[in-house]
Amino acid sequence: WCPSWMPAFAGMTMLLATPALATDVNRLYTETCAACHGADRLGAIGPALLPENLGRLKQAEAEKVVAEGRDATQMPAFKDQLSADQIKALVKLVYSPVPALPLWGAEEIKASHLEVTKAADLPAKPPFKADPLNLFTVVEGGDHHVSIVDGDHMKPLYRFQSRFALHGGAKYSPDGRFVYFASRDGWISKVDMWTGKLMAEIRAGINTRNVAVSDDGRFLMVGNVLPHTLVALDASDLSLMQVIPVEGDGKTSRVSAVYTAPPRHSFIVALRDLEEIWEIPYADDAAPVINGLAHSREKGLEEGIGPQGRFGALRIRTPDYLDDFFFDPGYERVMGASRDGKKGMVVDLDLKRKVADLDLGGMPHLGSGIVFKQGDRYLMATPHLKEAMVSIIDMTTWETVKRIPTLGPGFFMRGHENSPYAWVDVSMGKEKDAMQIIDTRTLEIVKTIRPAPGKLTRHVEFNRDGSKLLLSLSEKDGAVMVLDAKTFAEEKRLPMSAPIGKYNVWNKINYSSGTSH
Ligand code: DHE
Repeated sequence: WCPSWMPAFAGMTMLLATPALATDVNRLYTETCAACHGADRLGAIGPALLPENLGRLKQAEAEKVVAEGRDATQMPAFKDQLSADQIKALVKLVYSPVPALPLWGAEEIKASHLEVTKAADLPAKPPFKADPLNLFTVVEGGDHHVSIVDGDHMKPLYRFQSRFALHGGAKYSPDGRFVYFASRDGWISKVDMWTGKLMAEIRAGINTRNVAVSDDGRFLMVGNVLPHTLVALDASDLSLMQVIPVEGDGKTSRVSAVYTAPPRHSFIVALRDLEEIWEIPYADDAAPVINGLAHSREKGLEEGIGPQGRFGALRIRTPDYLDDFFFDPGYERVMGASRDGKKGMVVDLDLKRKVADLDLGGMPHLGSGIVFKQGDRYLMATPHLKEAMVSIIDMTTWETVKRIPTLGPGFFMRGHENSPYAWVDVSMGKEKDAMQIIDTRTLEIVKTIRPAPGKLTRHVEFNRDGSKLLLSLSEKDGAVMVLDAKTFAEEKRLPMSAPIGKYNVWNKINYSSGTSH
């Protein structure tokens, strides 16, 4: 997408001052980096250079990027202009916090808004012969690209550059026509699945956690770490609707995550620095929320709060901070885990209080948990980021019914209504090439596969009918592997650059219990 609308900066390196002129690191930054990354390090055409945004890149790797440039991006190599010491000093600078919390309010958000393609210019029928609801979006972290894959023939249809460091699940419009991405830098992008064309973009924050789409497809809610805000966008063109400051009891908070709760027609938000869950109703007939409480329609009108286009948060007090959470099948309760990974809790969104404790340690990664039915009971399975196990929790009694030992701590789980198997990686441990397959009927690991020995392998997504699955070989010269869901045999490899998450349109828009929401 980007070259056509990004300001040209070819030849920029020619304008740089020679290193001899750079007397201190701040000046060196101004002369070398500011043109693309912003004088304030908040990003421009290049990503933001703040410790919060660079957390996953080791400093030594960052030095290599400055010296050698970054493939398939516009980041040039500086090794001929800068000494090793200067590169080290620059990297040290960008890994140190900026003195003041940067401002990124309504004005800055609005100014970043880009409308690239008009809906009227899109085809009325898919220009390919494949089920448009069986497409996959694949995020390729290696060179910051996205591929759209035809899930009937397992063939890539489009590949385009994305914003730097997309994170979290891609989210679809309810009809599956459009996909929304969030980058760690706060850019929200909307892309047409049928053509791969960028529709619109907006920068909703400086460091963003994730984005949720309302079940009616009208609104997006973005949760930020920097600044401490939630940002409501109009899903049609990504224009700004409202900036909601995340504050309470005299302090502000980072957002842990925001998801949509379809039957409630509301967004549910977990917070990192306030012991609260927020519920933000978005239905036109929702009771107006004033100061954290629901009020009558009359009171809302009195206060000048109309039924649409405004969002208020109902505040639910919790006994701990929540870092990650998961809904029960009815979206009445949330299972939450705190960052210290010591305990979990169940909060009833209607009773507005904690109703049970969860026996969960080792930093459960609830966001990538799955639900499956065993007889009459609903069971939830979650991997743990710090312990080599998968926990299975009964969603009625909230008891941990089994801890399944795995080869290492894992990141992602996936299942499908038409498959008895749940897939988990163990990529947070030493055996990063192994995928373990759990039979959900017996809660036993039935197979461990290593389709690419020694290589980082993780994140599964099933196709629409659950007969095939895609698995990421997440290395720079990596691939998406196509496997048979019954025999686990590999059928095909589609070369890709460090593919991470993959998202099937049908599974996502139908909120399949085996995929992330
Ligand atoms: Fe993620 C989803 C949090 C690190 C890849 N990750 C999510 C979501 C949250 C989250 C809250 C759900 C968002 C959504 O889908 O709307 N991730 C965190 C962390 O707190 C953590 C541990 C530390 C951090 O850096 O924020 C973290 N995540 C990572 C990675 O290091 C991964 C492997 C590589 C990367 O791209 O950063 C990673 N996270 C992912 C992916 C998803 C995700 C691929 C979507 C999974 C899905 O199937 O939906």
